[in-house]
Amino acid sequence: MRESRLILALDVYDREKALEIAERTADYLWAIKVNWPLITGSGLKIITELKQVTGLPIIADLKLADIPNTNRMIASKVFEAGADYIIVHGFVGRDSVEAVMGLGKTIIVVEMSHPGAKEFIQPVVDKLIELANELKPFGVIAPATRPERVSYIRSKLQEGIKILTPGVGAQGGKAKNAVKAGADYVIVGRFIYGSDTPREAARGLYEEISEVV
Ligand code: O7E
Repeated sequence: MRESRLILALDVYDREKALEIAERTADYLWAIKVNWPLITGSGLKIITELKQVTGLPIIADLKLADIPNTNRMIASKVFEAGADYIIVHGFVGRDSVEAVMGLGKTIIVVEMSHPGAKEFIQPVVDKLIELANELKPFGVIAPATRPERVSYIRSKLQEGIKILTPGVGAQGGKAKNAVKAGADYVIVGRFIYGSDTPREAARGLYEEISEVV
């Protein structure tokens, strides 16, 4: 089986539900992304449990956007809990991002998938890409809802920096279009965890992505 490029956005509150969906879908995933809904619902220890149950990398999507000291304090607890990657906002500036990068593998948001991203983030995308090229994080976030923006970001981003794209399914994006545009990984939440058959939903996406890579 080809290595998966699918990341499950496990945005549920409940611990049992999260563990059950993770176990059912793990065969088709590269990693699991944990965001505030799950951390506020189940506590930080869910990161450790998900790793134990699935053996998959865990991405802590806290979208950190604070001063360097606060970013560092939060990130150190998250890595201590077993997270393999952490997501930070780039717009707060280089020092805040560097504070996190010193602690572990980091993913920087350069453009978001929702309509509001056009207001403030899209106009500064070139500067955020420049920051990523200088700091060389593991990856950046780009919108699967706008494949043309993924292509643009890929064209400006240094080789080796991965592109992770949310916005597939519930937000209207298509996995194969995002990958064709240059995404390395596709992040999907509701389409999988909201399905009556999450394993089948994950398998379908895994297959769709495999057809184009
Ligand atoms: O729409 P869904 O249900 O497939 O979920 C998408 C997930 O990706 C959800 O956790 C959301 O918070 C996240 N996300 C976006 O939808 N858009 C973005 O621009 C960025 C993210 C994200 O993962 O951020 C990482 C910084």
